[in-house]
Amino acid sequence: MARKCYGNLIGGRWLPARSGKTFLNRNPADPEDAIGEFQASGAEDVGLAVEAAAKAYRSWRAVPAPRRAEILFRTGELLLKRKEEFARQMTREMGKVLAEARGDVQEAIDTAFYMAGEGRRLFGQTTPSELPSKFAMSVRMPVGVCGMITPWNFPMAIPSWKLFPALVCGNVCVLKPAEDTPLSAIHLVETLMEAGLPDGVANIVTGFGPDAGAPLAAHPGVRAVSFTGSSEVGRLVGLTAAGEFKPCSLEMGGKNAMIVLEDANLDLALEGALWGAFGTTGQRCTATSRIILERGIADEFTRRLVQRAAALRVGNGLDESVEMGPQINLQQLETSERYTAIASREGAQLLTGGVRLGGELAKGFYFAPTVFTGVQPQMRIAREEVFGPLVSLIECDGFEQAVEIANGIDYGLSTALYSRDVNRALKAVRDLEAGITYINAPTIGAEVHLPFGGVKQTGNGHREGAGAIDFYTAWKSVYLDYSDRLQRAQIDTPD
Ligand code: UN1
Repeated sequence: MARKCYGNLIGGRWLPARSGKTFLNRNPADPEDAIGEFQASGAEDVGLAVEAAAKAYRSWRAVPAPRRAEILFRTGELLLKRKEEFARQMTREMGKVLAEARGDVQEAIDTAFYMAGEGRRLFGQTTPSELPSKFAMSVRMPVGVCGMITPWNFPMAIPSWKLFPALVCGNVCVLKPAEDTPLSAIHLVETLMEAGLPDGVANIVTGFGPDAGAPLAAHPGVRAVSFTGSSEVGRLVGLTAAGEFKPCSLEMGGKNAMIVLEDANLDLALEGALWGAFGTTGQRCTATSRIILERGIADEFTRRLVQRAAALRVGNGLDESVEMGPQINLQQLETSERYTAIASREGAQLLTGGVRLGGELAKGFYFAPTVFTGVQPQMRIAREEVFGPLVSLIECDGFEQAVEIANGIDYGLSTALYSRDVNRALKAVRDLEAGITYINAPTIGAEVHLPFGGVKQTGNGHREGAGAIDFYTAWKSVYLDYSDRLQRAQIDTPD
């Protein structure tokens, strides 16, 4: 059967890359299964997409926001209809288990409905003027062409976090999805088009970071850049954007800690740990990768966690009984292998996993759920993001020390505390240096209508979700003087 070839979406047309180059997108559960051929785009393709977007901007920015929002609402309805179909194709493309792929599509649906509602808000302020017969207010303006670079771990949800708020605010977009998951991004934008989005308002350029992502961040016609991915690439994107003074939203790594105190509901903490550490095969920026255990419960918790981790059903995510799918590609699998070796060298003890899975699973990128104990806070395995199914157990002597360990890293995305003590819960909310803190729930599972993002090396101060409207608009202050005379602010003051 002929393999399907997908174009770039530029100005409403599906076009090949100017270079004629394409790449294959493969199923991580079985790399021999090719999802399709996609365009390996370069600067020229990015330039065409930016041009098409800039052209569409003239009319899109003039469409009333509630009308723009209706297109998002219809997109949400269409996604709901296609949820199962898109989820199945996402599992085949990305590897996450079907229940989670459905959740990924659902997150895009939630974002569509949330941002559709924003079309009738997009609030500014009115405020009294210091001068008589003068009216003062602020309104939100769109920023123009927005460049978006998205990762493979949430192939539909994360593009929706960026596209939908940008669009409702009146911006136009060029999206460069991860080369591992372009199809899910194409499904999302196709759905927007079907819902009535005019040509050129959302464009897709597929390909690799250095060839397609870098020129997108650098293009002078791109007025704002939003990136989700590693801190290493985020730094490059941020530096590039800074050169042109572009607003740039960076959402990067995590090394998320779950603290389990002696008074916790241990059964609950155990379920949370398994879900937080091995959900999405540990490939979430919010994944639980450190569990800080108060000494009194450490042995029991460790024993039970290892038993459950070792019993997880790993396999092809399309099989509904499977609990953990493969890693996205060979490089991620090798990163897990490398960090297993690093942790062992540093003196951590490997309790389960630490190996690539063989037998029937040998052809896919499968790594066993992996637990390390005896981890010290200064070890690399306790500080560096792995993005795989590896979790480090760190023992501590009480709440204060737990918080100190949790905060003692360069990242600050998500944190969790398991305890029944309300005072400690509130102290954790106050003291944990992170953009998200959960009490009695794992570090993953953020909802789309709250701010999403982190502090320290996780981000540069912007937020998605509830913060996205602020990123995709610029303030304009408006003064209306109806006094019919010159009034000089700061000078014509009452005596
Ligand atoms: C990510 O891993 O980049 O909170 C996003 C969560 C998901 C989003 C994760 N809703 O785990």
